[in-house]
Amino acid sequence: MGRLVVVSNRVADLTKSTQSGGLAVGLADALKRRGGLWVGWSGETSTDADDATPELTTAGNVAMATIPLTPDDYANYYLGFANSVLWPLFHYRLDLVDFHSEFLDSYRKVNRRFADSLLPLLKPNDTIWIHDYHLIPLASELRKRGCTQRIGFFLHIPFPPPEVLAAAPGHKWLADSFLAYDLVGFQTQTDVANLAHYAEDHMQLSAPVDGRMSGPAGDLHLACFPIGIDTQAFAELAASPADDVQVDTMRRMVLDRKQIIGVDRLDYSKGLPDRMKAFGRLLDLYPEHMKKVTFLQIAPPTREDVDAYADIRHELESLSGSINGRFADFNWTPIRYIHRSVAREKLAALYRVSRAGLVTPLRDGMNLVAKEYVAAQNPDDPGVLILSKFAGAAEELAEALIVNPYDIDAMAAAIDRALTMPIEERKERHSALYKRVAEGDALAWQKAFLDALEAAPNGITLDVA
Ligand code: ADQ
Repeated sequence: MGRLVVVSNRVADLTKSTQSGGLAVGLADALKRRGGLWVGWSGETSTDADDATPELTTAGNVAMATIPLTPDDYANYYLGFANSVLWPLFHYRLDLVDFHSEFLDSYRKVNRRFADSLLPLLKPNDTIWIHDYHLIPLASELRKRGCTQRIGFFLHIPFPPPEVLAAAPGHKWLADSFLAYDLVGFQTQTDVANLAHYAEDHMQLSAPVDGRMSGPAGDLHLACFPIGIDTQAFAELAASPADDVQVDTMRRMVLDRKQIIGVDRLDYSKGLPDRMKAFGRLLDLYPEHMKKVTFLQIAPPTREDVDAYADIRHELESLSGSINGRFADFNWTPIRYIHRSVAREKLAALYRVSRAGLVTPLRDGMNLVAKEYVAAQNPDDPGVLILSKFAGAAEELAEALIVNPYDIDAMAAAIDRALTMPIEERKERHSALYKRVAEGDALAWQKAFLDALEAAPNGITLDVA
């Protein structure tokens, strides 16, 4: 078995002994097992980035190569095409797409540059695994340069239906780029079906049989690989609660108060305003919960250089302020809104002491918070997961309380149900959920994808325009 080469926007620091995210854990395991290389953007910008050679560091048998971007490419490729066009569009938010023609030029240029930097680092038996929407055309750029190694792609975010994708400038070119991969992986069957429909309608490919489609322009191999977390490690972390969380919990127990938790990057796809409104409606419609429940929302800011992210921040601050203003008492603040990152040990402990986990994105590729919440629960007294039907995780986690995140009153009713659910029902739902989260963990995800990629016929050399 050859080396594994991973390419993604950012590279996890494998010199650290513990990895936090499920993705880093899954990939670090595969890289360490077979030896490998992880390539990505360094997170730095410099005006001479186009002439820079990748910076190499090693941790055991794994090398990491990072590449800087020019300030123009940071603005037009990263903030521009990736995060102001593809991110909103793939999350079905055509209203938030902000397109300028230099964005697409820069996206193509950065993918060419990644291919130029990667090519000299490759070995003939390497298996290459490219991640996410920043790098969709990378395989076609590598093929143009003569690369015949197996190349797989995994999309972490949703893939939209054909009529939404068709609003993307360069959509046909973007979709044709998938033909250069030996395997294209998605989080859900819905995403697989969306690309298959597009390929039938716009690329003259045959209907899929066992995930394989073919046509005059080439073949497409599609499948679904739901990503997981490092379930066991997270469950263990949660079982040894952080001191300050324990103190806070005891204080709430004395006051007979339950906690509801939400944890998200501050992103418009996560449905945060509607979630806060639903909590407000809970207090309106079910006043028996007044002073008996608090909602803790942790949401660190991201991508603040994109306007839509600054807007959501202001909206949330104003919403939490107005709900607290309406309902708070001198000894009770209904919403506690924390605007920063929290250490994983503390996060795990906070999930465990929360009676309900509110995971209500308007659209999400998978949503790892849903799986973390399940993993962190005490099986003898578990909390209830309330999950949006538009999160990829809903395809697997059917025993959660599944909600429509646009229906505020129905979400309020689900919160009420979670807060009043009998222990037996909570335990039944949790044990079914935990089993699935444990079976489909990060290692299983990575193994399923790589096994399928390595079983694929090798040697795509087509030239994609
Ligand atoms: P994200 O959009 O980042 O990921 P998610 O899957 O929920 O969404 O992962 C977020 C991670 O960040 C979780 O591990 C969570 O614990 C952590 N996190 C969030 N807020 C935090 C805070 N305040 N402090 C500390 N940690 C915090 C993208 C896609 C998802 C997909 C993943 C993986 O958008 O749909 O599930 O990739 O494929």
